[in-house]
Amino acid sequence: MKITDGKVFVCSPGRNFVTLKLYTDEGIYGLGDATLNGREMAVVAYLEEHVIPCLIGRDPFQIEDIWQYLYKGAYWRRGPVTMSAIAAVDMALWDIKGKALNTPVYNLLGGPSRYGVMVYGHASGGDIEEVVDEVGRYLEMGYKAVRAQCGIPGLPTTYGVGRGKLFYEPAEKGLPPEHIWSTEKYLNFIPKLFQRLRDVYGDDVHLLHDVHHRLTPIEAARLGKELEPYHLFWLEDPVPAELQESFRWIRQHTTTPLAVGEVFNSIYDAHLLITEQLIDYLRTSVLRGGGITHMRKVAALAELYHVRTGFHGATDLSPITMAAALHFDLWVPNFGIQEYMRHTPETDEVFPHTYYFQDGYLHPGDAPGLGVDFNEELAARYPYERAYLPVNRKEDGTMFNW
Ligand code: EZ4
Ligand code: CO
Repeated sequence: MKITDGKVFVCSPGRNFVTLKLYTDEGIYGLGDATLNGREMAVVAYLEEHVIPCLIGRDPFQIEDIWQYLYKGAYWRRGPVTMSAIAAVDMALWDIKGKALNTPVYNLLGGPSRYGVMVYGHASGGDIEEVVDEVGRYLEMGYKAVRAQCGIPGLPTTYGVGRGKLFYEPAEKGLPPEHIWSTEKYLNFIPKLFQRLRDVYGDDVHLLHDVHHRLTPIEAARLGKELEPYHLFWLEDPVPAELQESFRWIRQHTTTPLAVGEVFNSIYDAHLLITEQLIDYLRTSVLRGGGITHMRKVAALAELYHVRTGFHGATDLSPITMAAALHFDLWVPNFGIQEYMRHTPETDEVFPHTYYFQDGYLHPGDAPGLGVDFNEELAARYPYERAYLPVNRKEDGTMFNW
């Protein structure tokens, strides 16, 4: 089999998605997600100009060799643009191989290790009682795990608090919106939220919280300590993680489990966190982490050090990444949990898929390959619109360093 062509599609059915389609001489095609929130067109250019021409004529079954060629052959290694582009190719190649061998990708990886993939949903609200109601709605839908985010009294907006309820999208069209941040107000408030959630819902539901990289190590240590009575499933991204050593300070002070890595793009972003056992869950999904091929290695290293997977699954990862992640999750021995922010019906229509939600678990379905398709005609009706994640300033106007 040979790769004959590759095309990149940019569409915006509610939010922007970049999709790679690789074609072969046997009529089988593969799909990959190349969406990089707020920097979409950089990956489009990388694929169209620098990657696709090198793929024509290659054997799509040589997944490992193509991965090494794109990673080592570039000379310029790593970074979110490069690794998202490589991931898109990698996903498409696993999709092609599964279709060619008539088996779901989870079988190529080693087969299912569990019945389904436990997911967590996003509950949020402007105040504590709104969050209480939202968590309740997720529990009614069957979720076993819920992330809770709340508006902070005294701050006009809080990242991670949805404008919509079931569907919400953090990126905004136009130029980047600016939010105001106060660490003091946040730290004083958040323990009260989890105290109330435990009072109402008891001990059994898994509760999670995302700090979105907004604290220093010692502030994160304080938050982790104060949240210990409410035994969170995890505290996510407590600090910006370029400095892996900084997690030593958090770890020394708290037993609250830590999750990090949705912005990581290779094993070198996490090797110290893993080998020093400074974290409990790794958030890097197959899209940011160079695809299934690279994340397999990261997960194997993590397994050795008691670190489990907790893949990023926000709306900016398209249903193609969700499908690839679910095949991985169903197989990976050291699975922890999978994030599941629901896509809008418009998005799901552009990317019809076999994965389904039932009783708090997602299952990838049993179709050959990834089990997701791409409706080009429909996608063409939703053209790209520039959009950004918000930036943050402190109350005195200082740009905030998350
Ligand atoms: O901010 O996906 O855990 N989920 C998150 C997300 C991320 C966005 C960034 O593109 O933190 O909402
Ligand atoms: Co996050």
